[in-house]
Amino acid sequence: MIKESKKIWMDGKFVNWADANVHILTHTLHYGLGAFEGIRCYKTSKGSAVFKLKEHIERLFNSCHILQMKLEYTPEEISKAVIESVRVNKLEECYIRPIVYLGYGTMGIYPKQNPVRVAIAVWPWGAYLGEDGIKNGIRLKISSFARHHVNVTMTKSKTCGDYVNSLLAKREAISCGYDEALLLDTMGYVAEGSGQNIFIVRKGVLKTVPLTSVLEGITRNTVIEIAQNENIQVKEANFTRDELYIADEAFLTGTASEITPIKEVDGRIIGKGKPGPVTKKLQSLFFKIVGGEEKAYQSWLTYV
Ligand code: PPE
Repeated sequence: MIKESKKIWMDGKFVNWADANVHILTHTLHYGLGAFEGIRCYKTSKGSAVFKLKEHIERLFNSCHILQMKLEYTPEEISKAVIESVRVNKLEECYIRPIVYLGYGTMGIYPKQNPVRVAIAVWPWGAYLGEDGIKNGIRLKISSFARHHVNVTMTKSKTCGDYVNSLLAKREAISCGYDEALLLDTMGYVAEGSGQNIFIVRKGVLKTVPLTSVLEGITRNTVIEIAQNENIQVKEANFTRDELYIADEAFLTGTASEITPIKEVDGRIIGKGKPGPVTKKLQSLFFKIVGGEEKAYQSWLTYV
């Protein structure tokens, strides 16, 4: 169960957790057109800090632009509301979920007069794929569901309804005894996890999927940047499931999942079956950065 916090920001006001309700005919609940973000706030020696707030708010506004939802707030106002939400709930570390949705108004596919509403909830959320997963790696299964094609939905938007695809894939993977699903694109190349981008390491080169069918992950961009700064060669190129099977190392990235090593895919051990040197190096640097221990990356943190 979710760990409740105290207050939720809804359309400019804080309401009690238990009172953060909407009408059953809320448009997004029926048809799925809405956008959300997932952001993390970490504890540092100088107090709590939100990681890459600007990038997350920018992506939220981009999602709304793609989905043609006009917000009544500016990015600065939403950023301020995010910080306020962490503050009023007095949490040192938390996950932050802004959501923009179409409220009550008309029904039917064409939302003529429905208001564009916004809410921000925060709650404590530990390792998404478990403490053991983040330390020792997880087991993935290639999904029988393909990742969205860009002209079916649109993949640069973090659209609420798109997650039906993720959910079906994740359920299938879990029911087969795996930890997480890996979806291929409609061409058959590796795309991403149900809520994570994927990287592989082969012969010291880091490879990740180009931005066609996958979400432009903020953790993905973070990993690319820190790897380049560490003089690790990074390539954005399509790869097949069998290239993943023979990778030396592989890992998933996401705000919720952070950097989670992959130890097995479809019954095949990846590399030595435990986090490899490149994965470990990037993971440890990532946790130092979000924890405020790396001077060079301070600009990625917004202190609460
Ligand atoms: N792909 C998908 C489909 C995705 O949902 C996420 C984030 C990513 C890639 C990684 O993006 P980023 O967080 O910017 O590095 N998934 C969010 C939702 C997870 C959930 O279960 O809810 C997240 O990680 O917060």
